[in-house]
Amino acid sequence: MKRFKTSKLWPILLAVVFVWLNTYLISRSTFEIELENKMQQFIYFISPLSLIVLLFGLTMFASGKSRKNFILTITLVLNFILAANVVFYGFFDDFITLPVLLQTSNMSDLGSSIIGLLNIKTFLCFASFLFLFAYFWKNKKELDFSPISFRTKSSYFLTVVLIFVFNLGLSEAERPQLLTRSFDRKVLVKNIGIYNYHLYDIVLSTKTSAQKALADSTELIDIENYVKSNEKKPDDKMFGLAKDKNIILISLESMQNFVINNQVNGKEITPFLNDFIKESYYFDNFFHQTGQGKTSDSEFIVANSLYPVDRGAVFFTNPNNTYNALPNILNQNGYYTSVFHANDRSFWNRDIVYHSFGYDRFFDVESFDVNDENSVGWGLKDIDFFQQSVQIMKDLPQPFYAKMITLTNHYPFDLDQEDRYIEPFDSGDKTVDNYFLTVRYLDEAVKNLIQELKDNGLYENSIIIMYGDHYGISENHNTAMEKFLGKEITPYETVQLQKVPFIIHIPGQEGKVIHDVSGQIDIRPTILNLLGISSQNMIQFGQDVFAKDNQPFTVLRDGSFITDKYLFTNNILYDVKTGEKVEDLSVVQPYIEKAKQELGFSDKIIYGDLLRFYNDGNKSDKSNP
Ligand code: GP9
Ligand code: MN
Repeated sequence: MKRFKTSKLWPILLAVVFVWLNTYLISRSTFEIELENKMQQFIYFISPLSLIVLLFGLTMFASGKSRKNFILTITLVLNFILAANVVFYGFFDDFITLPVLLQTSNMSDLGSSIIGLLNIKTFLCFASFLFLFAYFWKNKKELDFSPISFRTKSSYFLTVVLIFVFNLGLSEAERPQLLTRSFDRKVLVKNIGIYNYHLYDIVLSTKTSAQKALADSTELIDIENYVKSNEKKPDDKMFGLAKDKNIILISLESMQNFVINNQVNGKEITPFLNDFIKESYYFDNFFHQTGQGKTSDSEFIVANSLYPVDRGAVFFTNPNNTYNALPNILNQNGYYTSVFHANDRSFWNRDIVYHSFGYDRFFDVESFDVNDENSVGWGLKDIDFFQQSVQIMKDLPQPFYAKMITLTNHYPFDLDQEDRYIEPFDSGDKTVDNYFLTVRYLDEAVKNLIQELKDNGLYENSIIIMYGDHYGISENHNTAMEKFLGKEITPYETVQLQKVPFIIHIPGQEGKVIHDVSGQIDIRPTILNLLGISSQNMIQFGQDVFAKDNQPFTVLRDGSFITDKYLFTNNILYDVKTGEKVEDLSVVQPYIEKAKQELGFSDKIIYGDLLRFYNDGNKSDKSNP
């Protein structure tokens, strides 16, 4: 031991081993990464090593106290990156990307949630730093930080290269095209480790900025052809059916479809919506298509009928692009466009993006009376939010487009005792157990909203559209969800759980349940056709859900897709009806390609800001809404 201690490489190697093990143990116990065989387990084990060895190797170029401090600083930074990912993962079920990290305003606004997510594990992320600090201090006499010979440095860095090649070689063999398929972050972390993943992410972000600078209009030709070839004729009976009616679009925070017509402790979870869908078009096979941008992604999809970006939130990566968004189109067709959301206007960068989308007015938290009595969790309670919104809405110029974003049914699903209409579920997982309570509350809030709209004479001349923005219960809670659903949650079930409710209420129309597969991307073309606004010559990837000969094909942001026969996710194919695996992937090869192509085109449009070259893409010249 003594002999090791006096070796110049000893402090470096010690740091390498500690940070490595620290990273591995925390990652293994936090991130839900499926390891299918021994080789994958091994790759995941060695994956953090290469970058750790490289970074600590750099400390050989310093000597004395500076090397010591250099080692400690690297350890602290790596521990911090790990801790940040642990906290982020607990919330978003995903890893941090540079664009998301840069949205500090959002991070600080997450406030209460972040504190709730800090736990003993966050603290343990710093174990290697604390250990090394104490060890260096205790052994300051024995440890040797004097200059290191060129020979030792050379062999050290040769080892670094070997580890990199070894790791990448194994990963490429296990997962071909690893680095080109960047939308699957879990696969990246599994194969190259959390730190290399961040390095990779930084390189990609830089590439993104360059993409915009280099893009030119010719890139639109292929995309235009693709969009044209998918265009379908609207259903004559539906086209223009809602002409000049107000549109009230409600984003139901974190509401998944499995709660509809379902019960907890023998009580309906959404009694009002269960009735309301009987007099509306209700789509029970409708998917959210959001990525890391959660609510903001859903807003983006609905406004543009484009996919959100593969990394980060498009509201942050490309807020100032030229878009031809729904509010903009509606403005040109005589609508007053507004959005209601009782949160700070800068959250999710909304103030900037809403300007690009062309909204006339954003009623943010300042427009509402918010106090201790009427707030919980993230802010104004939905019942109060709706009630106050209708008071504003009734005086808006008509026809109007009013988008309302609810908030109470948001993680961590806090609710006051007086707002509980049912008892919690009893899985022991607080998140899942309380989710039902806040969903039930949201249902009650919607019931009140409908009444308010009736009382204020707005109900009969408005189409009311509701959709769930994204999942509320992440995969981290599968055990409790299995208890509730009474079945194992396979990757197939995970995709099924990405269904969110989609409801269209048109005055005078009878109710109908529609089972065709669709997604948020279809909302805009559907609204436009209902209003009798032709969406020909618009670049969009959705299809009107009422059009007759639609192709049953819905793509999720991670490349999974659903058709009338199949469900494809994680490179596994399932029979969509039975959930049984289908071995022969070749039957869906064209769909796999199409999904990739469509997501790729959408990314290209956004990263290259391509709509600035398109005739119909006109930027709003208004001041901030
Ligand atoms: C915040 C609200 C919630 O304003 O839209 O955002 P989310 O965390 O669900 O993306
Ligand atoms: Mn949300």
